[in-house]
Amino acid sequence: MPSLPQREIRHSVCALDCPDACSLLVTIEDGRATKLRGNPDHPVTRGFLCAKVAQYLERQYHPDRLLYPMRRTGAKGEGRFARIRWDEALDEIAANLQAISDEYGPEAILPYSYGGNMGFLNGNGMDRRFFHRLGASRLDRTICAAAGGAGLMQTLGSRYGTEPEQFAHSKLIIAWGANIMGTNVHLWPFIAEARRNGARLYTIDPVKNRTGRLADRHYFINPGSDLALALGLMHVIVKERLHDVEFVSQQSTHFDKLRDFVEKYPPEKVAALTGIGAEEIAGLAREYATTSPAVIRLNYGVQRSERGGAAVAAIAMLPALIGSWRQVGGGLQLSTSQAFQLNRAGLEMAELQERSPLKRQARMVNMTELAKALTVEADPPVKALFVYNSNPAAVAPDQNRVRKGLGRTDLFTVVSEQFQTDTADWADIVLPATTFLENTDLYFAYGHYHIQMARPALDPPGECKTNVEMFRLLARRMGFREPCFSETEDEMMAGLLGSAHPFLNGIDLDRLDREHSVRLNVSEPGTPFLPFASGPCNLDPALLEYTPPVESRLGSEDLRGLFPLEMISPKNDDSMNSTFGNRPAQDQETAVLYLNTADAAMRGITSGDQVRVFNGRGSLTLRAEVDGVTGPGVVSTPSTRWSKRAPDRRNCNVLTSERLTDMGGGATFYSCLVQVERCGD
Ligand SMILES: Nc1nc2c(c(=O)[nH]1)N[C@H]1C(S)=C(S)[C@@H](COP(=O)(O)OP(=O)(O)OC[C@H]3O[C@@H](n4cnc5c(=O)[nH]c(N)nc54)[C@H](O)[C@@H]3O)O[C@H]1N2
Ligand SMILES: Nc1nc2c(c(=O)[nH]1)N[C@H]1C(S)=C(S)[C@@H](COP(=O)(O)OP(=O)(O)OC[C@H]3O[C@@H](n4cnc5c(=O)[nH]c(N)nc54)[C@H](O)[C@@H]3O)O[C@H]1N2
Ligand code: SF4
Ligand SMILES: [Mo]
Repeated sequence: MPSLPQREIRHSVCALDCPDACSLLVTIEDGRATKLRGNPDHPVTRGFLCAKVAQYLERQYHPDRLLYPMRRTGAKGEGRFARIRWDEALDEIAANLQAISDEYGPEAILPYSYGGNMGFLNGNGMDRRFFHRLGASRLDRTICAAAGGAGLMQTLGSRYGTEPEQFAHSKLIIAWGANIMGTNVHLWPFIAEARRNGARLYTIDPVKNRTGRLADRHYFINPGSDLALALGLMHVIVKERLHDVEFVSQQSTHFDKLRDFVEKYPPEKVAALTGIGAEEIAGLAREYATTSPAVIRLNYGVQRSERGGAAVAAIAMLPALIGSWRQVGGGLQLSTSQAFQLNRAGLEMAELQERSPLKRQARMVNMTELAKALTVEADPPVKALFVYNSNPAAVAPDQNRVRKGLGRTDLFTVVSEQFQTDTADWADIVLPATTFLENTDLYFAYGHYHIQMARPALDPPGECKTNVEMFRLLARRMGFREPCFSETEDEMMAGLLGSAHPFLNGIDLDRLDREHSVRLNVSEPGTPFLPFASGPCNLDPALLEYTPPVESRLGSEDLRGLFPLEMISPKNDDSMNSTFGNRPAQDQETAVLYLNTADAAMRGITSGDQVRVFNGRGSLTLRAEVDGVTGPGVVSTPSTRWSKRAPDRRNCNVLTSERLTDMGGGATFYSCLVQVERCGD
């Protein structure tokens, strides 16, 4: 990089796994960042940042940042390492991958990555090319949004929806399993504006979090029962003829089937399943159908449960039923990601698999089932694990089994990281990674429609490398000669933008260099648009029969007899999954178990007590907090801490299960039965 002038403001983009994808301004003085703030000119960032990234410079310059490659010197999991040179690290990795590929076939190598870096190039660019050319197992990236994505596709045929800016025009906003103040705070100013103009905000959540406390009304719902609630609302709307007959006939299919189907879900029955009163259900249905415009902010909390896919499919039918897609400020948003119709195939190059020793598409391994992949016999077995942009030892379900897998002495593990995480402790080789402030990349968003580009605001410290550069170097070490492995970042971005989709018309690299952020051509600003990409809204109820999750108070009798409480482990307001796990504040915030007064009293528990939370998969110690945060039968603990910083060296994922969702093969973190007792009892 050329030498930096004395004081300068540079643009960047927050690459954390967050719907807001903020536009950042970094003040640089004498080569050092002195201030980080939200870009006031960005239509969604609007000049402010969340509390966690407002402190990001502390992370950027933290003395614990990993700066050099390291080789393990202690036992696996012990976390003892010695510095080595990049050359040695690359040679050792290449030699091991080659030997494993020769002996077991390349599918014995498993990449493991998720949302640490949401940039296209560093998140799913050069890495994909590298692993495809190797012939490694493909990773099915299901841990977060797979069930919801599948549910949306079934009903809408796309994964996008209402633009955040349009929420300002709504009159009724339903935050459904969506902790807006905690996880999507840049939507809040639009909601606040709507409320100043008379809109009401309702929340539907088993936990009354920061957002619930600010709402006009909060509905405590039994975890995993949202499908039943959606069917109950549709029952009332259809029965009372509150649906939009014209919109339904013009823009949907299978309404007749749906009408007959929801007959079976009267409010009284749904009340017993959801824990919400029958009168309240009927009242909510009437208010939703007769308030115009009404919008639903659905978030991913709903789909981290066994019936999560069907729940999202059913909830996504509601706006079509009442025709709220017609209005600015109507509709629904779960995600906006699919509107970013870039040339991803050209970036990821799946065809490179044909040039691998496999000469075919490699097998798919579901990332939610990492414990299984590492501990259960398979052909071939997983012999090498390459982790980047993720911390599976902390965030993957069934942690005790994951750790057992990571502890295998015959598993060769590489971890590319910014910090010495739980997962990095299990590595054979650790490689130092850059932060997003040091990268060139192109960014989509899953909570708005502005595409953004960033160039490095800072030089990388020590010997940190971007994921792009790391995989470029590894490709060279492996002897891959294809020109795609020497592409520059600009060539990769130009390729991505080379998409014929009308949403991308007129958006190229030059324009992004000048403007940093450009709104996709999804619609004329301020006009409604229908997210039905491939035809009308599908109201077919074929997959929507409600059965409670196996792991719930209405589920398996055997399980609920032993473990009578349902545990939610939602996002912590001021964390980003485990990314800030080195912060002492995160240790405190995630050490708590919220209990309802009745459940606590029954167990002789009061606030401040240490409690043991356990089920058949594991046990952990937390500090009880007894207040109105959860309804009876439900406990909640904010996720996700670094296990190694907990006194008992584990986190809530020792309790969660690997069971998959009904659609999309997603994770069921929030279908989790536990028992709680006071420590010392
Ligand atoms: N501060 C902060 N922001 C984040 C993150 C973070 O860790 N911290 N993580 C980022 C990531 S990876 C994601 S995917 C997004 C997720 O963003 P959200 O989906 O908003 O986050 P969650 O906490 O998973 O779930 C939202 C809400 O759903 C509730 N919920 C749980 N089970 C159910 C249920 O069965 N029914 C209903 N109706 N509600 C339920 C939870 O109690 C929670 O309040 O946030 C991103 N932003
Ligand atoms: N109990 C429970 N468990 C959960 C959840 C929950 O709600 N409850 N949520 C689930 C969800 S929704 C998600 S998305 C997952 C999140 O799981 P992950 O995607 O694993 O997210 P993080 O824990 O934040 O870890 C990301 C890591 O990537 C690293 N990183 C960042 N940028 C780079 C880079 O450029 N290069 C490299 N090599 N590394 C980088 C960071 O330092 C960080 O340690 O967790 C899941 N686990
Ligand atoms: S985490 Fe989300 S809200 Fe915070 S700065 Fe990044 S994009 Fe914005
Ligand atoms: Mo996520």
